[in-house]
Amino acid sequence: MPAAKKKPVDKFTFGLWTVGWQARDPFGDATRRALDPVEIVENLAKLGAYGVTFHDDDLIPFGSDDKARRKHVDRFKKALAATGMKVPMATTNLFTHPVFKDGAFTSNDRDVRRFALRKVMRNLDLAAELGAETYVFWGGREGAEYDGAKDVRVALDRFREAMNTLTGYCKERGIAIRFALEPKPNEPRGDILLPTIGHALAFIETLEHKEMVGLNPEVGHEQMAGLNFVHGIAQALWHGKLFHIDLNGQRGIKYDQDLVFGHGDLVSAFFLVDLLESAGYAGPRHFDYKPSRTEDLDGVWQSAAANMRMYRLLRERAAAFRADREVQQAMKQARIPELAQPTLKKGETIAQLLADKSAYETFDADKAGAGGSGYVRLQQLAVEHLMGAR
Ligand code: GLT
Ligand code: MN
Ligand code: MN
Repeated sequence: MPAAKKKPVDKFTFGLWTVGWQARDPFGDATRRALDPVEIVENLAKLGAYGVTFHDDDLIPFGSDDKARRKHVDRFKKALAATGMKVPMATTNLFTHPVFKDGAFTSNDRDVRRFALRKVMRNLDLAAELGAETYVFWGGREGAEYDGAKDVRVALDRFREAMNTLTGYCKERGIAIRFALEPKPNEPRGDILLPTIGHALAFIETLEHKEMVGLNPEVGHEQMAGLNFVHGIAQALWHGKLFHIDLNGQRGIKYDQDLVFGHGDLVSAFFLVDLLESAGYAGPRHFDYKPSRTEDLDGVWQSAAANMRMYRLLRERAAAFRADREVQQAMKQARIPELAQPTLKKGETIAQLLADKSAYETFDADKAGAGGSGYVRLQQLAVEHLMGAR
C-alpha cells in the first residue's frame, strides 16, 4: 500500500496557504515558486496528514469564471479521492484584494459588505460540497488604524448582521457547518475587531444562532497580545466553543511569526497539548504556520513534518508527565484535585454557610496562609519530562 493511502491516526491538517506560502513579506519578494494545490495535497498525504483546508482564492484564483472554477474544483477533488485526504475546514479570503482594504463585513462601503457576503456564500456551497464541518472567519481587515476611522459599535452591528445572515443562509440551504471565529489583535490592520478569545466569546453570545458559532483560536495570535494561550483554550473549552484550533509558534509580543508548532513557547505548547488531550478535544489539529522565508521546498516539507512530529512528541511527554508517580504526588500536595470539590456542601444554604463558625470565626487565616504550594517543584517535573530527562 503506498504511503499516501495509509489511514492517518491523527487528525493533522494544513491550510493550502501554509506550505503554499511563497514567502513574500512587506520587505521582500517571494523566495519560492507557487505550488499547485494538487501537489500540496499529494505531498501532505505522503507525509501522513489527515487533510487540507483552503480559502476560496487558494483554490480558485480571484475573478475566475464558472467554467474555470469547476475545473479547479474537479482537479482538487480528484487529488483528494486519490489520496484519501479530507477537507474538514474551509474559509474565505476577505483580505487580499484591495476591495477589502477597509474591511469586508465592516467596511464603511456598503457595496463591499454585500460583495463580501456573496463571496462567503459562494464558498460555503463549495465547503459543503467538499464535506467541511467547520467554516473559519478570520477578520484580518475588519479593523482600523485610527480611532476616528470607524464607529466600532456600529461596525460590531454590521459584523453581527453578517454572522446572522450567513448562519441563516446555512440553515435555509441545509448546510450542516459550524462557524469558527479566529481572533487576532493586529496585523494587517493596526487594530482588529474581536482581538482576543475573550472578545469573540462575548460577541458570539449576541448572535441569533449562537449555537452554530464558536472559535478557531491561534497560538500566536493570543501570544502577540501577551495572553496565556492555554488559559484561553481552557476557557473556550469551558464554554463549549472550541470548534477548531490553529497551532503554530510565536516568540513574544511582535509581528505574527507563524513558526512551526513548538518552535515558540515550548513549555506553553507542552501544557496546550496536555490540555487538548486530557479534555478530549476531538477536532482537527490544524497547523497554521508559515515555512520561514529562508527555506527552499525541501525545507517546506520538512517543516510540515516537524509540526506533526512536535505534536506527537509533546503528547508523549505530557502522557509521561501525567503517569509519573512523583508528579501525581506533587499535584496532590499542591491540592490540585481539591479544586474540583465544590466550595459549598451539596444543598448547603447561605444561612448554613453563615452559621459555619469554622468557615470564618474560628478559621485560622494565618495558618492557612503559611504553607507553600510546591508549584515550582511541579513545574520543574513538567519541564524535565518535556526535556526527556525523566
Ligand atoms: C491568514 C491568517 C491566518 C488565518 C487564515 C484563515 S488566513 O493566513 O494569518 O491566521 O487562520 O483565513
Ligand atoms: Mn498567524
Ligand atoms: Mn490562523
